[in-house]
Amino acid sequence: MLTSWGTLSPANADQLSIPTNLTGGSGLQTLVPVNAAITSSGFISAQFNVSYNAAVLTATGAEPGTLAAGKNCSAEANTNTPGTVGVSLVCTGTITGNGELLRIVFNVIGAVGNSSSLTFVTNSCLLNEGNPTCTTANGSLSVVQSHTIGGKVIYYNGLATRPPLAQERPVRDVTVNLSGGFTSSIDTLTDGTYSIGALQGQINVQPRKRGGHNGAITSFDAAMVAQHLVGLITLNARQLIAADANGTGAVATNDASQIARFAISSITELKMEADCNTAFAFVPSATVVANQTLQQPNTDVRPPPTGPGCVYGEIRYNPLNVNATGQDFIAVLMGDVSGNWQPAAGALTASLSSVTQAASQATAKVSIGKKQAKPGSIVTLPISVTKAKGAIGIDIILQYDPAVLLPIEDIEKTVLSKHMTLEQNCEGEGLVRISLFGAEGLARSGTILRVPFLVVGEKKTTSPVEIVDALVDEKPTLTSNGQVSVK
Ligand SMILES: [Ca+2]
Ligand SMILES: [Ca+2]
Repeated sequence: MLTSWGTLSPANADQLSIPTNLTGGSGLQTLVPVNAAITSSGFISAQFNVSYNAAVLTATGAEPGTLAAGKNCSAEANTNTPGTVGVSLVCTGTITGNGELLRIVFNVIGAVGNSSSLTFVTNSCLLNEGNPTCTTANGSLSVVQSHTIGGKVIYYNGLATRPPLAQERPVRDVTVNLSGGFTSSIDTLTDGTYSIGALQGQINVQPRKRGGHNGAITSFDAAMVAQHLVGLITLNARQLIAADANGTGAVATNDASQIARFAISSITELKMEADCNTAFAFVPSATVVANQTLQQPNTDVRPPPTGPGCVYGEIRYNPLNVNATGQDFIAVLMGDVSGNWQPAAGALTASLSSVTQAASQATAKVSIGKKQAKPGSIVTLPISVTKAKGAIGIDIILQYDPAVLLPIEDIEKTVLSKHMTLEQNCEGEGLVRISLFGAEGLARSGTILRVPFLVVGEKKTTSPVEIVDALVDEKPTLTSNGQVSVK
């Protein structure tokens, strides 16, 4: 007696199938995937009819699936007959491989507990004009209760673990993207919270946020990277995320210089932000619920085969079957190794970073000299600091009158600062931006830089050289402005 191995498919037969375990939220729209397993050389058109229980579902349309992406496909649905939907997909590119061919859009009108079979009408399936041949496998959908996902996004504050409630800094305007069986997005509110309801099935929650650096990326952050690299400090796992500014998956000197160049506006975004469309990485910190898995962010954003590409922090539910609260994320601003980011721009002066402060607690002072100079000469103004012994990161922005002075991008370090890294940006009209950082701090106070200008003004003109912003180790300083008088 021969053993039956089941019905063999004819050669060149491609199978279309609908999953048998689908769920749809009562009162919601749901997408029913039609999957293709293509063993032929492919096809450019497909059409078929699917019958369903009209007391449970109402068909409203169809859209191309992931397998049809890039094949220039259009999908159409004939929804005139309740209980049967006619679907057609027409492409200019050939569809091959296995995956989601298209999605049929239904409204779920049945009550929780109802179900509907999703049955291919016999002999209705046609691929191209009948070659390759088509086999089908029917599916089903049950109506389930829909649920809500909510949580908040807070800042990491430089800490290895979640900040205590009293120290939480909410991150607003984070775009929380939902994907899976449902596509949507919502922004976090001022208190960092988000909530989205009427969800069911497979859901992925993935936050992203561009911009909103709020002045938190400074030379001090670059200096902390430098200190880590020589073993003076050890960055924690979340600081290491922030430190990998160029997205190589590892922390190196290039990261420190990229952070410093961002601090002086030589670059407008870190590589991570540019490549991955987010300035922050988001680490899941979620209350455990059923069917939940967490994906950690990966800072190695180099595309395959060198790196994995952008891997975002994400919370996944497959499927979501409870109201999920406490689905929180810890935000890490790329470049902010110290963790001093604050929710409002300009609020940094009130903050103390939760990591070790390197400099003395006394307020440092940054001063620039006053000089007289002849037209056409080069005048060099010294910048000095007091109460800055041990400082590892110094940010200074100078403002001058471009009708009188022209900066020469040749700022010099002094004996005191020669071991530090200097970045300078004279591109801004009337502005000189300076970053000075190093693993080893200043041995004492004194003159740290000499800033040369070409005198382009005529006799009896004067330009202030004003310190419009100065930070020593991310803390605001006292300042004393300079001046050049042309004689
Ligand atoms: Ca790196
Ligand atoms: Ca910082």
